[in-house]
Amino acid sequence: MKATALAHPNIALVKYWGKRDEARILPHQSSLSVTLAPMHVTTTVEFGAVEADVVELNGATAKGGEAARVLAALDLVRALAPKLGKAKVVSRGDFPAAAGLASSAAGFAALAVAARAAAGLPRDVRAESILARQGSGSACRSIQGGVCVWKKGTALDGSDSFAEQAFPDSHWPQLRLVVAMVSREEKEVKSRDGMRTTVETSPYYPAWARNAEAEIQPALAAIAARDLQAIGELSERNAWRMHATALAADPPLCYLKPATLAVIHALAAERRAGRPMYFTLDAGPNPVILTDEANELRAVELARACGATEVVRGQPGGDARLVDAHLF
Ligand code: 2P0
Repeated sequence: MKATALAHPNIALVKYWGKRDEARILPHQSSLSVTLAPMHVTTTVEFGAVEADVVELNGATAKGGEAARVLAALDLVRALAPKLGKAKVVSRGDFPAAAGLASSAAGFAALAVAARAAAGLPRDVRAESILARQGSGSACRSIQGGVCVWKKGTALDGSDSFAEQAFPDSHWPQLRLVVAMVSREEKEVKSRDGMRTTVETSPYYPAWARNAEAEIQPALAAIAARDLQAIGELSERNAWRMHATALAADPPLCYLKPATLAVIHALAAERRAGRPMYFTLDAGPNPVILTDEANELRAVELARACGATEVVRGQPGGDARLVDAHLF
């Protein structure tokens, strides 16, 4: 009745931005991401040993919406395996929550794997991905390592909307993703609300969804060929289009800060000098630099020179997995 799982965060190169079903967390378009090591979240779930559900995230009791999302995921497991009783959940991440690395992705992936195992259910990456998705959309892409594609699916119940691995982490071990933390401020508009506003008010939204869907196959081809220039250019284009769509919402959503643009322009200068470095940008100000092993330290220096107060270095990581060391 007790299990512990570890999961890595992921960075989307073709972004997920906008839901067609808010309750089930079903997207309008498919997305593609790289699972990122070494950073990870570890989560222990135990059923039947407490009087009331209790959730502890990074040393503090979860409250409000945060706790409700975790309990809703546990309820989905309890519906599959009755008589489990109340649950204790303890979760800990080893990277800054404000890094823009979507700790919720790694968190809900680890929760999905641990909760199913604690309930005595077998490992099943599809079921885990669907469960993680219902906690936080991007979490469905952190069940497996390497490069994963979340196919949007068409079923109303979401049974065909889950992520699958396209390439294992061993496919491209030289790839590097460097997070330039230029701002630690809480973002003004959370992804969930920003997406909703964009879907409802941006006149560019249908074009965004169509284009993102069309970028999945070229992205897979670029990664298959380990073509950093092709995947870098595609990632930049996709990030710009996501942000352009959000900027066109009413009220507009601008996640960029001056230092974000400083990094973006510095990367363009590096490329003119023959060094392959590209950016992607989630719903926040902290760019992620895509480069290779040979240029990783230069990317770190560039990030610092542009005002990054912290730099987090990652590379393709492995699957979410069960571990023996419980957190309680
Ligand atoms: C992504 N983001 O593909 C995109 C790019 C942010 C920008 O997935 O509402 O925390 O829980 O499904 O997964 C962040 O949104 O949102 C996100 P919910 P989530 O990584």
